[in-house]
Amino acid sequence: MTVRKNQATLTADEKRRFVNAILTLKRNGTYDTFVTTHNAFIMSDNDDTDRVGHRSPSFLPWHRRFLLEFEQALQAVDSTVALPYWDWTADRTTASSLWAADFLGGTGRSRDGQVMDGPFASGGGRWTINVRVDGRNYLRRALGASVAQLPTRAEVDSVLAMTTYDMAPWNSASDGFRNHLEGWRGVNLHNRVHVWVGGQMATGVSPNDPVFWLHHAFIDRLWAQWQERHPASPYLPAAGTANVVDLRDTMRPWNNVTPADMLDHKKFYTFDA
Ligand code: CU1
Ligand code: CU1
Repeated sequence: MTVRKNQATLTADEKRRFVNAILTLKRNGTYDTFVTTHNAFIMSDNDDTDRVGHRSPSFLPWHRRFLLEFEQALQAVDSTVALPYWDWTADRTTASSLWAADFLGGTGRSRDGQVMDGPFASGGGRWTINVRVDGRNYLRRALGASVAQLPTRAEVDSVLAMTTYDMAPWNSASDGFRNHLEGWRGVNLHNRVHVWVGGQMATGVSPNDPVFWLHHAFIDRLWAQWQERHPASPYLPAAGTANVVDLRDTMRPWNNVTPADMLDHKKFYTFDA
């Protein structure tokens, strides 16, 4: 059974195996297919028409399934690997071990945002940005440059306290847990972290930065914690909406997956705490 751990507790060997599995997927082309898929959804998800991956109730089940597929690809390379999660309420500075050269590398240089250390620095020759939104083919970050503070534990708790999963108009204007967690309203949790990292993370091709997976693994864990705290609060909408993935609607790009299939993460993995 897969156990997803807090990245701060990984051993040197666990970090090395995770990084090496990612580099293998990059080398064989698999990694970039995930970037392409994510960007296609970002480009087509919008508030008024069909929306699946973002700005809509299925934001959480969609990313749960997307992460699961990536984790399974990693495990096909190295069966001991699981996605770690980044608790950005605790590891909230650029001095975190997350950003050390033996794991994800650090922030970009001031001139052009280019990440210069760690396994994903372009100078190492193993991490060319192929699926990109502009001409720059190197990983970029600007940690803390566009927004100074990552969300706090108190802000997370205020969102976990919300009792309704989602509500009309089922988009970025909605009240409810999903939209506050996604970050279009209120204290802004998920979106803010993308902007705090900056570079590709602030764009539709965000999975180009491997921190994407650790960020979303934590978002996924917050969803699981919310479900545990509100056992009587279902996924919504149940049925009958247009342009939105209802509980038992098929969720693109998969043709046999519905939100209902993704509600219980314990079918697939557990968390260390
Ligand atoms: Cu996304
Ligand atoms: Cu995201």
